[in-house]
Amino acid sequence: MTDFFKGLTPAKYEGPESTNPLAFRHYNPDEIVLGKPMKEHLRFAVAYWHSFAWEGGDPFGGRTFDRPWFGGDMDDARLKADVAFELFTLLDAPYFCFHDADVRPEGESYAKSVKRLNKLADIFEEKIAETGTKLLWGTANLFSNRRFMSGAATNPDPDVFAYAAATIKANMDVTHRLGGENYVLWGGREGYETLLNTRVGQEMDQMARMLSMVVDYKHKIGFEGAILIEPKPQEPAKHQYDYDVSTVYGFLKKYGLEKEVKVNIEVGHAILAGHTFEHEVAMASAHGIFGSIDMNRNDYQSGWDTDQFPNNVPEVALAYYHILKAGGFTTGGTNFDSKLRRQSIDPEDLLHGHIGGMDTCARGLKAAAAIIEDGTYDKFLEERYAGWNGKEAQAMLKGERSLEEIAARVETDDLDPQPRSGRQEYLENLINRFV
Ligand code: XLS
Ligand code: NI
Ligand code: NI
Repeated sequence: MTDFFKGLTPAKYEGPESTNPLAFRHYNPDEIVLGKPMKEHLRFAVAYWHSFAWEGGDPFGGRTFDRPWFGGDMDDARLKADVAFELFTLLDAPYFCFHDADVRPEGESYAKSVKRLNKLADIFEEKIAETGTKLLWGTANLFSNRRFMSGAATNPDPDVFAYAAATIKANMDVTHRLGGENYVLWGGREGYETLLNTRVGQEMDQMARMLSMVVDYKHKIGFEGAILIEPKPQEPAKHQYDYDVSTVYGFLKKYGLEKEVKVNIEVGHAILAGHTFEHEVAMASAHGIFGSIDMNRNDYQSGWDTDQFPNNVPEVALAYYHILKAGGFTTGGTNFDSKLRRQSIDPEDLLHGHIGGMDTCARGLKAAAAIIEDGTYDKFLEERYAGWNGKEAQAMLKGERSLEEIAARVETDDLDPQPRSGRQEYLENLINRFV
């Protein structure tokens, strides 16, 4: 044990009446919701980067956190790993996620960086066995180092493409070795700052080539997890190719990868793309590519991807409603890709953030389950589309009627469809009964 969290004990479920700020009031891991323990629905994962690598800087000032592992050598990396697993244990979080750059200091060469990554993976292997915390996903940081400033897979320099490919390989190997359940690709630099210096067609071909190699390699090494793309419209690049779920689906379809790759959807990214989070989940489910979520929100005034812990139950409830309707998570889970605010410098703040976020999600999940169990809302949707169960409607939908045939029927039957209320206000009030 390190002394980083000294005096703090594991967070326990104490029920809604508890006033203990370090207890769960709603997240009760073994409580059964829709026939399954809450922890199996939610599958929480703590993100290594914002909790342990983020230093509290902003564009106007540097580091505000003072962590004993900020020296940046291999001993510091070891200490950081010790503290990280202590947090996972304090929260009883079933999973964690990491980028290579979060866990190991960069080496002077590719080979040295990989050697260090593998060393950390040895340490993780032991800790996973000891604590039971598992790896939800691994990923490569292909955006922080200056070599990636003009893109990784989409770089105009093929040597950078090669370096990125090698880095992804190393990270897939480690993810596979650690029993990771998914591998994520987030393309922060896969886009452009100005169209003036960019051939978008060529860059998207490069990106698809990389993704195809990732899929091939996954099969070659027998990695059974899902490959996930994390859409985001911009930030850091002015425009990113993985703009939103539907853009990613179109891209996958174009390159024949829609059966091989799914999406990891983040709340703040959905908002940046001009959508609600539940919109993105519903679209992913409709396209058949729903994978996993990053449950961190933006500050709605500043408009940036501030990666804060969720604290709005109604929003989270609608998201879990769509997730439950999509059949729930299979390999995916609820990752907190989430940052403390830069003034929250105490170790205890890490617990407040995660406990609050997990409780918010638990309440959201329970509300979503209650909506489903009550059935009124699902019945409304059923009835709204009931006309499509009719014989003629089904024939139209299945492509058994041509435009001319339909036109003839409309004329003969003298069809005169009457508008029906969409009942939005009724529905909003109905949902409010549960949240
Ligand atoms: C950044 C992304 C990033 C991914 C993993 O906005 O959310 O943190 O989740 O690379
Ligand atoms: Ni994310
Ligand atoms: Ni993000």
